[in-house]
Amino acid sequence: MTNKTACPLDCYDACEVIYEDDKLKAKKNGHTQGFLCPHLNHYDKYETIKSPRYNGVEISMDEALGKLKEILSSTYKSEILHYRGHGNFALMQEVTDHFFASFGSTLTDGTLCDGAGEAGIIEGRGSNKNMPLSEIRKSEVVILWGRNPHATSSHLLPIIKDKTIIVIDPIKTQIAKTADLHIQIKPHTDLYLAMLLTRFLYINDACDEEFLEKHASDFKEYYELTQGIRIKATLDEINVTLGDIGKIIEMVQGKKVAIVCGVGIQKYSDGAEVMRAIDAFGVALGLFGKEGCGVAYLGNSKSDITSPFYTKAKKVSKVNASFDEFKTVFIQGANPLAQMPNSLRVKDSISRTQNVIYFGLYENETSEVANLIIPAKTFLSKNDVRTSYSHDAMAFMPKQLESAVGISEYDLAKHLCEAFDIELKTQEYYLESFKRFAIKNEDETFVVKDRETIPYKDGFDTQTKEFLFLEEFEKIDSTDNKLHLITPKSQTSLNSQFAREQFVYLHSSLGFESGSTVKISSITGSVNLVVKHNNDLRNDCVLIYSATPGVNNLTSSKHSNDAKSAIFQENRVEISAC
Ligand SMILES: Nc1nc2c(c(=O)[nH]1)N[C@H]1C(S)=C(S)[C@@H](COP(=O)(O)OP(=O)(O)OC[C@H]3O[C@@H](n4cnc5c(=O)[nH]c(N)nc54)[C@H](O)[C@@H]3O)O[C@H]1N2
Ligand SMILES: Nc1nc2c(c(=O)[nH]1)N[C@H]1C(S)=C(S)[C@@H](COP(=O)(O)OP(=O)(O)OC[C@H]3O[C@@H](n4cnc5c(=O)[nH]c(N)nc54)[C@H](O)[C@@H]3O)O[C@H]1N2
Ligand code: SF4
Ligand SMILES: [Mo]
Repeated sequence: MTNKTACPLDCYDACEVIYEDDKLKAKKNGHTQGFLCPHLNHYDKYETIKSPRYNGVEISMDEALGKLKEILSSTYKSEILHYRGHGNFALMQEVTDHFFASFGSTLTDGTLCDGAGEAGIIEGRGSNKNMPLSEIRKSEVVILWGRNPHATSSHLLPIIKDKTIIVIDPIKTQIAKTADLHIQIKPHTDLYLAMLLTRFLYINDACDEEFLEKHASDFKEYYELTQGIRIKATLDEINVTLGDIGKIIEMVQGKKVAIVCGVGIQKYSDGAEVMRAIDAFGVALGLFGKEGCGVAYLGNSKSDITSPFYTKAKKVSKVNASFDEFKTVFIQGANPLAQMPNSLRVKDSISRTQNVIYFGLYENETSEVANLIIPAKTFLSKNDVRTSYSHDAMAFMPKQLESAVGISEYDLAKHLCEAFDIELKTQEYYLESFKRFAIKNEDETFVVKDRETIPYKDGFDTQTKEFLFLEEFEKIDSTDNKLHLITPKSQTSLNSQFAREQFVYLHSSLGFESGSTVKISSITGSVNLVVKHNNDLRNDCVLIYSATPGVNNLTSSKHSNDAKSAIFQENRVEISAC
């Protein structure tokens, strides 16, 4: 048996892992480059759920599966919701969708993650084909725009270490401190920066005219739209100077540039427009279809792969599902009570659901309210395969370790399919059907075949083959005196798995004492947290990391304008002493 597998977590890097002497080690070559991150380095330190429970009482796995069958049999199919997150990012997680969809239950659509940005990309380019890591490696200048690689994609760091780095982030992140230029932008104003950069590029005669003529002939109209922005007032408002704009243009002109975006820019109702304006700056520079150039975001990890599972079903949004419309909710690989926006709404709604089933690895807010808890097997004790949203590798994840604890997603689905007479093929069949979409590289690793490493070589995927620019945009109203909530990813947790943050971080000039407890409030709710000072923040920002208990009391369950995507930074907040 091979000892090669891959990290299962929802992370850009999708590292290749070697399981040796009961330890997880990184593969030396390839993008993993010999190191993992704290999550996998300390993977065995986090206590997993060892035994199924029903109404607080430990039961055997057979009893749990019997109970599950009983619950499903006693619920109208239309009253069952299957809510699946990405606690494990590997592809066999979807096998339970196959059961629930075939059974007639409701599944979810929408996203808590990257959907607004993706919608903007698709509106402009006609598709979301990502600039992979292998191309970022060839660039000369990297603009990290709302991405925090030290926390969320550390394997990018060695790849970009000798390049010119520009960071656009309201926080002086670790990479911002060593970058060639850091624009500590006011949150939710990237649209203006992107449009002004494009305007000045044109004024400075620095656009790629040939590219625009061929692939983006409406550029002139877009330039006119950018002229609607008042330069001085806007720059003052977003805390960027004309000098900064000039520096960026000087640094990128004539260079191979990778604009590497993260989800930070698009946690707003107009997130799609922001991403589309950044893409437009890339277009003006002629960054598409060329080696070492492009705009990277979260690509579709499943593009060019057809799922063998049946998933046609009625769907409700992951962002604002009303659990109380269902009698039975089966939650897999997710912690919606902490990670969905507007937690108070979610808690209230789920309290009226009769049967809450939690299928996961760890205890959390969701297991706390579940009636039936079914422990999953860890990635080491089941067979799987995974892809990434930042590179094109497909990694095989054969079982490394027998374990009596938990059940795999395949075995659970098999049990249910047998119980309710639904067809399910063998596990090998499904694994092979994913593997068919991969081809072997010279270095023996596998990549998804048919994925272009340099997409948009022959134009964009819109009907006209041209890039479609924004034709209008919404002016953001920032006239109130409230603070911006910044809720990015923590270095110590992976969403709500592992070591979660507990604090609110504030600039010391806001006058709240370090160690004191404050109440942070928004229109949806409030949370009390202990203050820590952090002068890498702007003094109009409140930093509460994702997965800090209570953070989503503050966030809106509205969708972004252009997609069913969460908008975790839309609500402004106020602070008061407790
Ligand atoms: N350690 C760790 N790694 C993770 C995760 C984790 O929880 N922990 N989660 C994984 C998942 S699910 C995802 S989606 C990715 C996301 O990873 P990233 O794309 O890096 O996203 P975030 O950490 O949410 O935000 C990135 C940066 O955006 C900045 N930002 C916030 N608001 C704005 C703004 O208005 N404008 C600009 N320009 N910047 C802004 C934040 O300050 C932050 O530094 O990470 C994955 N990797
Ligand atoms: N405030 C705020 N909220 C956010 C975000 C933010 O930036 N700020 N980010 C959002 C984003 S980008 C995302 S992607 C979501 C993520 O939110 P979720 O998808 O809910 O992810 P987690 O909170 O990590 O919950 C994953 C659960 O999966 C379970 N699990 C792990 N491995 C397995 C397995 O192999 N099998 C099974 N059955 N279960 C497993 C674990 O028990 C874990 O508790 O959160 C969103 N919420
Ligand atoms: S969480 Fe990300 S960086 Fe850490 S080991 Fe997994 S894939 Fe690699
Ligand atoms: Mo995410």
